[in-house]
Amino acid sequence: MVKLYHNPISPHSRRVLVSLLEKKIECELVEVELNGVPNRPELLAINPLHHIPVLEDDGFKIVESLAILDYLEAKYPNPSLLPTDAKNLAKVRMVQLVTVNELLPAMMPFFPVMLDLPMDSQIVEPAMQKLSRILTFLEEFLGEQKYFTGSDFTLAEVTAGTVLTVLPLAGLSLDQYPKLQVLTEDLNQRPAWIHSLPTDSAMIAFKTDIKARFTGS
Ligand SMILES: N[C@@H](CCC(=O)N[C@@H](CS)C(=O)NCC(=O)O)C(=O)O
Repeated sequence: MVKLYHNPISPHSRRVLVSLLEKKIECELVEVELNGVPNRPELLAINPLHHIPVLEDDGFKIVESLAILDYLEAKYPNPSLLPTDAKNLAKVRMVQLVTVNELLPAMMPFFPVMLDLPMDSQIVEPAMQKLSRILTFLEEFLGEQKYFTGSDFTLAEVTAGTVLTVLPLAGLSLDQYPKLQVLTEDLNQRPAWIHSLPTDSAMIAFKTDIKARFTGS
């Protein structure tokens, strides 16, 4: 049985859990605390890069969430979450890479809001402009389609969706992006998404811990 070291609070981690659940792959889950403490021996033992998610399959260890998604897709192709035709494969990869390389970093300045801390007023406007550019790109990319490649649910939704659905936690609304809003409402109703949500108590513990580190209190 595959084993996943994870924490659903992290979108990197949750995208793997969502994929396992969407594919109905039996899995042992090991929840790893995320508390901002560097160089924890127990996390270094799981991954020398000090990150989750990590997937283990019969002694084979994989780090990096996108590599894990590809492994699961190749090993458990049904249901398929990755198109094989050139255009749609490129679309999925574009959405995945825009999510990890553009969207997630653009959300980072809003992290204090998640912890109920004030944001530096000088960075709000440029940060919002950058985020708007990325959300507009995704809104237009989605267009009139149900999902990013058309009617099929793919790793594009798994990757972008696990970030878009948590924007409200950082005080960011999708009101100006009605197509992305409809998409997140659809995703939030899927059983795999409901079952991969972090518990309220895990969320509170995470916020308290990280806030203490941010503020030194
Ligand atoms: N590129 C990695 C990023 C993983 C990552 O950043 N994980 C964070 C959680 S969001 C983590 O484990 N942080 C623990 C730490 O750095 O102490 C992936 O996609 O798997």
